[in-house]
Amino acid sequence: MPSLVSVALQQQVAIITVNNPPVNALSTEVRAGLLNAINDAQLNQQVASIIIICEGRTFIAGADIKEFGHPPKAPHLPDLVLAIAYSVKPIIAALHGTVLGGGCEIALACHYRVALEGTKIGLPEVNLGLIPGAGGTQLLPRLVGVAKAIEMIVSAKPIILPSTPDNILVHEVTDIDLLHSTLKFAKNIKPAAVLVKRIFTPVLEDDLTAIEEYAHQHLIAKRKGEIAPLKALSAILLCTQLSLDEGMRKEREIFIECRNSAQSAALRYAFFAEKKAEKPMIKNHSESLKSINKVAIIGAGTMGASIAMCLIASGLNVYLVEINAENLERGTAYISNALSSSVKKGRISEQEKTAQLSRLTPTTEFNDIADADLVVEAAFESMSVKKEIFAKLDRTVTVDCILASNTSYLDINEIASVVNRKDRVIGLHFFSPAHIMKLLEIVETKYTAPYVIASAMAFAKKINKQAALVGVCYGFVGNRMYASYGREANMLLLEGCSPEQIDRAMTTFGMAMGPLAVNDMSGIDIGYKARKENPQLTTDPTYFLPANLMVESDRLGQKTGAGFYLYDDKKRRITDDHVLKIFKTAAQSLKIKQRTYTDQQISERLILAIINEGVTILLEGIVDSAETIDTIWLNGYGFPRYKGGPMFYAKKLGWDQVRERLIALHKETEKDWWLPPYYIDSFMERKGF
Ligand code: 3H9
Repeated sequence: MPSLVSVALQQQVAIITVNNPPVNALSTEVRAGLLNAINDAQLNQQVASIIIICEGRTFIAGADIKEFGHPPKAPHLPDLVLAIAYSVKPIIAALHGTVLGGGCEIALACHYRVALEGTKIGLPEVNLGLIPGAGGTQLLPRLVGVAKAIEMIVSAKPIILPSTPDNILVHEVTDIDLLHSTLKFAKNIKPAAVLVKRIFTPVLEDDLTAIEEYAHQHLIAKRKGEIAPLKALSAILLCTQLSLDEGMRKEREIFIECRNSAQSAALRYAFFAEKKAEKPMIKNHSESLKSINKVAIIGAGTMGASIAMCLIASGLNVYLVEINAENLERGTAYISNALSSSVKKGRISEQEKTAQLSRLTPTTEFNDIADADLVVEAAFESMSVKKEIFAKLDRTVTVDCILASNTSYLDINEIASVVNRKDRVIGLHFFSPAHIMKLLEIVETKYTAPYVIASAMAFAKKINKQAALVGVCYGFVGNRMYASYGREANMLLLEGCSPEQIDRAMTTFGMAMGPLAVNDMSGIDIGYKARKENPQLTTDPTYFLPANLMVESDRLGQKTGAGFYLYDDKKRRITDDHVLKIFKTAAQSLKIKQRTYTDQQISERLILAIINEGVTILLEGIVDSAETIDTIWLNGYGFPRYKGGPMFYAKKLGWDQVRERLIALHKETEKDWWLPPYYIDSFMERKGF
């Protein structure tokens, strides 16, 4: 097997090359190879300077995350970083791609950094429940100052080079051959300058209190419930009291504490779960992937317009189609206004806005989209409307065009039944607002060709969405599970809990928002209409009764100024005791006893409801892995990432415990929907979960 680290000598420069695809992660073998190469170069009289460079698409993108679940093996990364920092010969990091985590720490320890234009550099460890554990918290503030280091480490956002004033991170940015530029740079270094390039003493910082206050208010506050950002802050502040070596020793202790934490285990799981969801088992296919450049969207309502925004931002040419010119104008204005507001907030430049709008073509003519590669139908949620559109599209667009529906609930098998190209019909279920929400459920029908699924997965990556492959059922995976969550929130309203208590219990659990506040925001009438159209779902009179009562008294949520809460003109929530009376009366008429619940009982009940539905969905084969379910909940429903997702959470509780709690809830409530599959634990074991 070729070595993962090789060395070549060129004009007195030792060029150390790492080649560990796909992202040059710092496995034990890479660390050992690098350490040997650095040590050898110190002793080799023919070497005047050293370059560290990587093959492939990126410089080292971090420690090997897969190794974190196992006992650490020598050489440890901090020892390698210190060997670089203490080198008596200048070391230059030649950077490209994504210089992240341990890769960034190695780069920071080097005396110089030369980067290819567009390189991303950062310390994203807190996203994995960790802190930088090989000098990042000590080296970065010595280079960019304490405030900037805190911002970079706590926000976990990389910097894209060149980026003034952050160019302080690198000594040269090049847009030509990286190795050639770095060799040229190496030739101009004066050897005597090497040791002054390192600061081993504590950092002097005047206004630490203000910096700390800012960090808490503006950075840590955005990462509610997470432990690692706080730990990272405490580690960074050590650089003002300790030498580099002492600081790194303390940093290592904090890193190990984080690495052993439940939050880090969940966040590392989430990282790999998302990768797994992007690579579903797709049957072999001989056809090559459909390349998607021109996309048409049918329907310029809020959903169609926000899908268009997502696509033009990704560089695609988009045709927005509406038969009604007035609706089309409204949709186009929505997009233009939203982009102007992004310019005002400094998120994009005026030129970027112009470029994005130039990729958008509003039209009322179906003939304009005859040569589209993909059509996404985002029309009104009605089976007859959708069938009509699909039949028309089948007659209009070229035969190899993929036809997708953005339906949230409807049976896409039935929609596909009206076209001749059934194998090229798929669901692309975007979440609202589509230009912001990361999740894309890709819905496979019983006809969809494997190459069409693979093309849709590649398309998701191109438009920066997290894909999750699901099968056809009412509500697919996310909304079907969410319905059981909403069902229990409604049941608890009947049983005497207030909207505030239920929402508080769920935000304390870590959900981004409570279920009733979400329902008020999205409109209570949407689910109401769907339930009325699908009475076969259940005949239980308690099912979503409070939501139904809200709609029937014209309380549709924020849009009518009243729903489970009242709203002022700034859309601020106001408690309304009147709704409690409505629910109490309904409970009395159905002989439901009202009682008190603790917040923990509430959150347990709602989470168990989604877990039970998730297992049922897995059993039915609607989705092929528990990881895909968790990916959906992390990216589409605000489930706390540091808890891994509902299925991971259940696994940590223990599947036998889950089964017992479900049986107890069935006894308590006498509702059959609580009955778990009786072999739930052995089934999950067979699934390897
Ligand atoms: C750290 O460094 C701690 C230190 O401070 C201290 C230590 C003591 N390890 O995402 P992609 C795999 S913590 C192992 O599809 P992209 C990934 O699973 C680390 N494997 O590509 C996938 O495998 P597969 C800090 C890794 O181009 C394949 O590479 N660093 C790692 O869309 C391709 O990945 C980070 O947190 C890894 N570190 O994005 C960076 N990284 O093909 C985490 C990736 O089998 N990584 N893989 O499914 C990323 O953010 C993205 O992967 C990256 C590439 C931006 C690099």
